[in-house]
Amino acid sequence: MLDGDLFEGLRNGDRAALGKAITLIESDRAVDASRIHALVEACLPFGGKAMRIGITGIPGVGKSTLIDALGSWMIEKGHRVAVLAIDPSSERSGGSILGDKTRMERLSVRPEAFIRPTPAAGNTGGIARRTREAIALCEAAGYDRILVETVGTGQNELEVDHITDLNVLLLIAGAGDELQGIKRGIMEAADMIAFTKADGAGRERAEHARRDLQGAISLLPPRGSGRRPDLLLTSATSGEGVDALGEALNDLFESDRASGYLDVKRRDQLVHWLDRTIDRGLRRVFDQDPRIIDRSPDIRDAVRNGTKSPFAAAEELLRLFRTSGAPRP
Ligand SMILES: Nc1nc2c(ncn2[C@@H]2O[C@H](COP(=O)(O)OP(=O)(O)O)[C@@H](O)[C@H]2O)c(=O)[nH]1
Ligand SMILES: [Mg+2]
Repeated sequence: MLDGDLFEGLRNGDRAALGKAITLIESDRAVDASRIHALVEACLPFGGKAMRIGITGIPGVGKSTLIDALGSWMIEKGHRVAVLAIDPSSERSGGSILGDKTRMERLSVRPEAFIRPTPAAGNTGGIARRTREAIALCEAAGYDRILVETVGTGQNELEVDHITDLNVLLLIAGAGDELQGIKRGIMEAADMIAFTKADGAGRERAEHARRDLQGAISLLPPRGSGRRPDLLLTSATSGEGVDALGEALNDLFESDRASGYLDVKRRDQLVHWLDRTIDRGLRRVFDQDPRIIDRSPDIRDAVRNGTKSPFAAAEELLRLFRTSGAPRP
């Protein structure tokens, strides 16, 4: 059943309604499942026109600050900007969500912007479990630029590539490649690489880093779109490179649309969305099975104590699940 008021509010640009709707779809309670389903289904026909951009990089690289600058630039160009951010530290401190919002000082006061921080707790893959669904809601609410800030811890960045059109990898010049998790896979998933904080003493360092990386980039296999990432220098504080980044994203988006690549990528992403949703649904059915609920704590303890291997334990639980006659939700 559709939450009519929530949907109407969201469609009419009521940010509070959009916020509530995203809270609903993040729910894992079984009773909310049909409401979530109805809401996302209702939103889908109104989506698909936005440019979806992933912003990745290690904590502290300057993602939130750059999003503030880039998002403001987009609004100046007449767009409406939604930011979906995972906050890696909120789990620990409980307070840094506010910190993230204040880091988007300019954007957070604009009526054309919607900023949604999500605590990292319980999320995997660098994006929230329901980020894809949240994008659908934001698009139905009229946002045509969706910026997804990811947690950015190594291989996790790749997950965002399944939900966005373009990915920007942010690097700090001179911070050490290993530290920043600059592995091949990460760079292969980037459409654009920007060295951040290219201001003051950081300006020259960023220039150097760009020259150093340029050679390595040419050795990468091209993206599905047929290109390799462009290298840019940005400073959110001085504003340098922000418009260049914005223009470059527009150009890439247009060329991917014209070539048909965007359409192909999005179709693949729909199938990925299907698979993820099945994974999650199966897991929920499994976790709610009375016999699994009954046996799972002991078996988990046995794995922790080393008296059962994870393989044997998984096999045992799965066998129990398969032969369970319990009614399935
Ligand atoms: N000098 C300078 N500092 C920046 C810039 N962008 C961000 N910072 C600082 O870097 C720190 C981390 O920024 P933040 O956006 O929170 O990084 P995030 O963890 O990747 O989202 C903050 O103290 C910012 O003030 C920049 O362009 N220039
Ligand atoms: Mg941040």
